[in-house]
Amino acid sequence: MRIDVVSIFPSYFDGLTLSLLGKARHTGLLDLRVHDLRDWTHDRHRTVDDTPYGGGAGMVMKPEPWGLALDEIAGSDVSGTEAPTFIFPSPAGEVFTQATARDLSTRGHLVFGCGRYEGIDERVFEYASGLGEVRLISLGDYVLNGGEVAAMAMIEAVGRLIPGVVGNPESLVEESHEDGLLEYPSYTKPSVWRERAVPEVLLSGNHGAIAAWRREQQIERTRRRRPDLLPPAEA
Ligand code: 6GU
Repeated sequence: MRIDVVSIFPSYFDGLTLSLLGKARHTGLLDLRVHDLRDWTHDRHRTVDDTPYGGGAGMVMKPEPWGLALDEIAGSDVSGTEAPTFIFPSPAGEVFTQATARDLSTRGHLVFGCGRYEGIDERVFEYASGLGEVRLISLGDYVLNGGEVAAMAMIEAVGRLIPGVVGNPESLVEESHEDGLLEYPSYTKPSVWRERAVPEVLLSGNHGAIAAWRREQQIERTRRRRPDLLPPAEA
């Protein structure tokens, strides 16, 4: 998979050289390219923002650098049959879920456009929709200073679903949200730690009983912490 990121703070993404995604880049499973939006400005101050039409607080990102960046990145996609999918992290977008991550992990080319300030001139989204699918996506109902941290979270969630990135694919199925429930609790040695014992069933060797206990735990903690996730029959 190819992922391009456009940002005025490209060094935010330095962390994506680490761990599983860093390794995926090394082995060629993930072709991640981070770009500085200011490389597509032409004035001495490398200006990317301006005051909003109609007034109001804050600044808006100018459309011209974005247009040039998106043209160049979309045009450089010579693997060329599949149009890129453009993702603009935005608190005004649809909410990102594991289903969104699964969907995006099937695409050949993602382009993340990270806005700052009060956002990006609306015409950029309209223009990008002529180059590929456009999604405005939010991490949840709270406000970040810009799209960078949100894009990193989405890239990690999507990147680990690319076949081969996570060594043991079994570890992908038993996770929170993959079956619509929260994950069951995990324990390792020692069997007693600071007077706290590991639940006995896990030491029993009875695989049926263990599976049933874990399922119960998933339903119970989902009911307690995230009742909104429970199907009506379990609620
Ligand atoms: Cl995607 N962007 C910003 N700026 N704030 C957010 C967000 C995204 N998701 C939640 N808050």
